[in-house]
Amino acid sequence: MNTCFLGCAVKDYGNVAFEDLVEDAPVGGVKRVRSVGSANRRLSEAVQAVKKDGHTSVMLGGDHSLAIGSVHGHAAAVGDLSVVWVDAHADINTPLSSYTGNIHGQPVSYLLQELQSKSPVDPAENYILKLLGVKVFSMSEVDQLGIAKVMEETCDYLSAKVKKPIHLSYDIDAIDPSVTPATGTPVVGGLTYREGVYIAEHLGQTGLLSAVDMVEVNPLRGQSDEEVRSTVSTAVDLLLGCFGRLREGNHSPDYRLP
Ligand code: DIR
Ligand code: MN
Ligand code: MN
Ligand code: MN
Repeated sequence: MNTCFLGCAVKDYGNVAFEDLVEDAPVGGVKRVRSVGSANRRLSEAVQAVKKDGHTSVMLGGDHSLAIGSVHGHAAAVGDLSVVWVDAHADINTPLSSYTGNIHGQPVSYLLQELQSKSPVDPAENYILKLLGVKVFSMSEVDQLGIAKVMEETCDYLSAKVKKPIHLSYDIDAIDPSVTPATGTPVVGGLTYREGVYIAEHLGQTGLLSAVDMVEVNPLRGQSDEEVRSTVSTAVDLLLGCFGRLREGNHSPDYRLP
């Protein structure tokens, strides 16, 4: 067990080893179903082990399809959860509505009870979000309300009835590609660095953060060392924000001037 400079105890549970499945033909247009399924079973078990030890789970990825196992394992260990999804995309496509066949565009649909029995009647993710009444803040609302109001409303919504543990699934592509270009599906017009960090700090400060996925950081997609550095260091800053680093600076309660 190591202690980081914020005073948090840090335990590295190591990499999760995955099966290498060569025979993994698409199923109804959806790619790598068996590999993703088998990997997520292992991921779920890994997160359950972390939660049973009483720690906050941090999952570093990797493809956003990992959230299927991460949220599953978290819920299996602690029960009812709040899930906060920060992303340039909704990731709520079903196997039928997906036009790419990529499971990273579908994890939320596998987590929703409402989508298990009925097939969607319209391929648009926007339609599904409205149909199910999922609480969403788009970039227009971030512009209109400001990130502080968006996070206040998010947390009011989450703790309206009971304060459940929070699972934060943070896709680095939610941040504008001018800051985090090294990712698979960048979208122009994303969150600024400051808005992104604010989300992390605000959720960290609730004291309810129980698991974090930091995903879609892909150094192979950077066009230069600087693009990779900027993407990775932003991901690190987002995680530090989750665990209590404040931009005004931190000092321990017993600190005295030398
Ligand atoms: C697209 C891309 N909506 C899909 N989704 C991504 O493949 O379903 N999500 N990149 O993060
Ligand atoms: Mn992906
Ligand atoms: Mn995304
Ligand atoms: Mn995503």
